[in-house]
Amino acid sequence: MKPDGVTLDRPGGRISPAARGAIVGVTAGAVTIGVAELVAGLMRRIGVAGGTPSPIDAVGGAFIDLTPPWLKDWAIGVFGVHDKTALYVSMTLVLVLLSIAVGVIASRVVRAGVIVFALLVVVAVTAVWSRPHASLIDLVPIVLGGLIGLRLIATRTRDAGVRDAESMTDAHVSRRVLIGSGIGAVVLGAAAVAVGRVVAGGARVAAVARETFVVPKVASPVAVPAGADLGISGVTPFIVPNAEFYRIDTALVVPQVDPANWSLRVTGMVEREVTLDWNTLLAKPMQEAMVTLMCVSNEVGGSLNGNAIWTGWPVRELLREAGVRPGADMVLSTSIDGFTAGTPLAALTDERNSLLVVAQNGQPLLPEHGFPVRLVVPGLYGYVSATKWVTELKVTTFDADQGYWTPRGWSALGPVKTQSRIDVPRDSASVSAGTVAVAGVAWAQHRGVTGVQVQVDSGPWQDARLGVDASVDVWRQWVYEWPATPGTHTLTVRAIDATGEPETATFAPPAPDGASGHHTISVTVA
Ligand SMILES: Nc1nc2c(c(=O)[nH]1)N[C@H]1C(S)=C(S)[C@@H](COP(=O)(O)O)O[C@H]1N2
Ligand SMILES: [Mo]
Repeated sequence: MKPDGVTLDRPGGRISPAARGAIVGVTAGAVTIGVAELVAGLMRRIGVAGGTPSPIDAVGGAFIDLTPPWLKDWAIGVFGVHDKTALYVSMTLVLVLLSIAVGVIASRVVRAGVIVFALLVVVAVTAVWSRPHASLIDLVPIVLGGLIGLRLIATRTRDAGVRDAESMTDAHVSRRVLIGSGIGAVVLGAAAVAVGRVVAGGARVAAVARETFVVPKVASPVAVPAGADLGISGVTPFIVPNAEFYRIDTALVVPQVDPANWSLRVTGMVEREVTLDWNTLLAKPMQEAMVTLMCVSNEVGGSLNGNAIWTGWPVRELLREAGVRPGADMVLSTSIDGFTAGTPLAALTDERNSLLVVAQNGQPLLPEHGFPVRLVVPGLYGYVSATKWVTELKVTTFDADQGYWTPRGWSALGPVKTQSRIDVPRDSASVSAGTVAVAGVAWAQHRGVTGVQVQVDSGPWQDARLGVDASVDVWRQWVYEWPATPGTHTLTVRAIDATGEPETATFAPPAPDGASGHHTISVTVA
């Protein structure tokens, strides 16, 4: 066996200044992020953070807020509910590439590398500062990590300049040391990020409160009517289990809200401002309502919707306590993380079951679905109504205020469109000839679904059988027993709402006010 030195002492085995710079760059990046995330986690733990001290979460959050609507559409379309994982992965890649670039630049002109690195730190500082509730102390982690990273760039890339003076052996040793320390820094950086997240666990307090929260009993519980669930395999369950419920929000870190510290303020055009705390809310007469929640980003045939039984106190009662002043036509609800939704006042004061929700399907809300308190408003897309971790209701006007998505190109008003979806068979499936159950769900929140029809190829519309109607605010399952003949066929579905209006065939993308068009699939019958 050749001794190590024989291979490594070849001139070609020496590391180039650029490669050395790249390794130092990645080391500096990893150390910066590792230190910052660890400190951010500790700050969260001891409760000194104001907003988002974690630079990863702050940059991600700022990125989400700045994302143009088309990119958000695209990301949700491609990654669905994994859009946040996709964001984290892309951020890591960008970070690695930027670190390499800084190191390579520094290997040529140290000062230039230092300046570029400093600019990147400034971007991160700006992101942390831009987050809701940011305070000066939130800047500590990124500034600390940034200074250490800067020092690494300034001192370690300088070595590259003297490499020619080194002996072969030195080059060999320093290469091993350099690569080793580079890998070590990345591993330690990643570990520090992970430890920071675990430590952050303000999570703990909120989690304990959640686990010990006994969901209030209601005077008239809501149950699933017999026959609402057709029990067809492959069709979305009539009540979607909480853990499988779709999740859409702009929160990169799920807010961990301790109900003991939670309160909801009613402000704006009211006779008297009201502040509701957790115990006061729980003492109110709670109601249950079955409501199918719906995301405006749902594509035709998509599954960004779900049905649940929600427990809560009617928003109209709270607004009555505050006394809405004349002239108001909107309620701007704000989340603890800064998200806002603008809901027509009427939808919160009319007869419908708009609730300040504390429980979903008899369980405390999951943190990602808004624990301790969220809004659920029948008939409106979530982006204009379903604020999770809600902390303020400002009674106002559409002229004076806008919800989060409106300046980003989405409609100020978001009534849910009538739609239907084929769940089985799946698109492009192969089935055997004979009777095939074509089935799915249809919804027209707050108008109600009265019919569903299926078209095979270009044949006539045929009535499907509907599951029993639970309420106008709830989707209905449907099934059409299709006498399938061999060949390739297209199947199209349309719903009819209580106004008698069939679902439009006109295609529309999700932006600005919800997708439309018939869901069509293709199946091969053998
Ligand atoms: N705080 C907060 N609440 C929010 C959102 C958000 O981004 N932040 N998104 C809304 C949107 S667009 C939808 S569709 C629903 C989704 O609720 P879910 O995640 O519980 O299904 O939450 C709404 N409430
Ligand atoms: Mo949504």
